[in-house]
Amino acid sequence: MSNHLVGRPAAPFRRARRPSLTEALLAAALTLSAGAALAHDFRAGALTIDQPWSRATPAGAQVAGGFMTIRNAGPAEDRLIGGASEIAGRLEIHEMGVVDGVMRMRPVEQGLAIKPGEAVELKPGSYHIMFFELKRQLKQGERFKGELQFEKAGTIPVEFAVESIGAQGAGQGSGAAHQGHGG
Ligand SMILES: [Cu+2]
Repeated sequence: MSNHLVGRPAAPFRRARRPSLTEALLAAALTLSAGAALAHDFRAGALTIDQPWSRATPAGAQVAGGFMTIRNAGPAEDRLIGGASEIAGRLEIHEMGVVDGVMRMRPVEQGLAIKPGEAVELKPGSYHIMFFELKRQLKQGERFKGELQFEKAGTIPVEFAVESIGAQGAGQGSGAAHQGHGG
């Protein structure tokens, strides 16, 4: 037999059916939502909150830190002015600074400004959210819910991923050198 299908099939068998527009759009949508889930970010209006994270706490701890990057793609400044979380009685937005040679933190009085087209990173040793009156111990690998309140964008629900007790960034392993709430 000279015309069997091993090797080079005849043309009609090789041509893939063309996907319809609906199928193409559906595939694109699925790809996008999978990407958003992996990136672990949250959006409202012009704001994107990238990878909110916190740190595991020692037993009996009363405070914890919250970190993330906030991007503003809009034409106007917005401000992070408050929020809440299921794991804390209350939270404050803090900044760090050296006062008389000592690293101290204090509440950001007018809210944390996110300028148009810019991103502000909340990270250990810098701006951070501070959770007070912790309701339970935070364990590495879990997630907890919170919401962030912005002057213009309003309230954005987010989820914090709990990293190791000494983590310096989201998605990192451990690094026990820097303990504490990170603020
Ligand atoms: Cu603090």
